[in-house]
Amino acid sequence: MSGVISVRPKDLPFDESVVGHLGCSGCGAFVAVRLALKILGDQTMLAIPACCVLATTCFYPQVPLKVPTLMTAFPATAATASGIAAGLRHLGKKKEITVVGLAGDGGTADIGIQALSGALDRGDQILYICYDNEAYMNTGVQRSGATPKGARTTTTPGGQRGMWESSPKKDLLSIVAAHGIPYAATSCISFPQDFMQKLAKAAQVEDGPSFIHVLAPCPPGWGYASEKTIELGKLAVEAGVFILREWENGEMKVTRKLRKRKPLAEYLKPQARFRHLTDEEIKAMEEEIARAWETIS
Ligand SMILES: Cc1ncc(C[n+]2csc(CCOP(=O)(O)OP(=O)(O)O)c2C)c(N)n1
Ligand code: SF4
Repeated sequence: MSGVISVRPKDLPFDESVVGHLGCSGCGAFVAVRLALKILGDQTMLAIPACCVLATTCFYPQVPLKVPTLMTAFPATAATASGIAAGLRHLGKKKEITVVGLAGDGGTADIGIQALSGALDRGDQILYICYDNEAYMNTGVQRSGATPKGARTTTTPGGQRGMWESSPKKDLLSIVAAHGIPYAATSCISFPQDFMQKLAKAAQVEDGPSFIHVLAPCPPGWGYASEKTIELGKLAVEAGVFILREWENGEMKVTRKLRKRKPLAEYLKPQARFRHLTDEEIKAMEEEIARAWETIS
C-alpha cells in the first residue's frame, strides 16, 4: 500500500468490512479486525488459519468478511501470505494490494512460528497481525506460548495449586524483531489510535515484512463480563502487564511509558482465570513486572 494513511476518526471509512460474524459479544479480536480493515481498506487480501476469527466468519453462504480471504492450514499463515504476495508481484499488483496474515496467538507464537520466521527471514512483503487472546480459544481455552504466567486454562487448571500456567508469556515482538525486519509493534484494542497508527505504518512498509501484535481480551476465555473488554485491555497496559512498544529502524522503543503503574490486582481480580492467585502470588508477579520495566526502559 502506498500513500499516507490517515487514522483521524473523521477520515475513517463509514462502511464496515466485517459484518455479521458469529464471535462472542465483547470479542476483542473482532475489534482488532474491524479497525484493521478500516485502515487497510478493501484492497486487502487475508490469509487466516483455524482460529476464532475464521471459525466465526466462514459459514457459507454468509460472508462476514468483505475482503478476499484464503483459509490456510494452521501452521501455514505466513507461508500462505508469502505465496499470495509472490503471485501479486508476478501480476504486477504488489503495490496495489496489501497481503495480510492474520492469526491468533496459538497460530503465531506456537504452531505458525516456523512459517512466520521463514517469511521474515526471506523479507517477504507481507503484513502479519497476531491478535492475542492469550490461549487457544476456539478449541476451548488451551494454553498457548502467549498465555501469561498465573493464568488458568483448560490445560493448566487453576483449581489445583501449582497447576496453572507457570512459564512466562513469549516475547513475540522481540522474537520477530530479531529477524531485523523494517517494522514491528505491539498494541492493544483498547488504544485504537495507537493500534491504527501502528497498522498504518506497518502497511506502508515497502521493503519487507511488518508485524503487529495486538492484545485482544476475550470474555469467555478470561472469565469476565463482555462489557469489560475495553476496560481490561486498558488495565493490561496501565498495570504494565502488556507493554506497548515499537521496533523501527533497528531500534526498540516503548511507545506508552507509564508514570505510575496501576495495581496489578485491579487487572487480575475481575478475571476468573486468575481467581486462584493469592495476594502473595500477585505481589510476586507485580515485582516481576517492575523488573521487566527496569530492563526495558
Ligand atoms: C494442525 C492443526 N492442529 C490443531 C488444530 C485445531 N485447532 C483449530 S483452531 C485451534 C486454536 C487456535 O488458537 P489461536 O491460534 O490462539 O486462535 P484463537 O482460537 O484463540 O482465536 C486449534 C488448536 C488444527 N485446526 N490444525
Ligand atoms: S472465544 Fe474469545 S476470541 Fe473467540 S470469539 Fe469468543 S470472545 Fe472472541
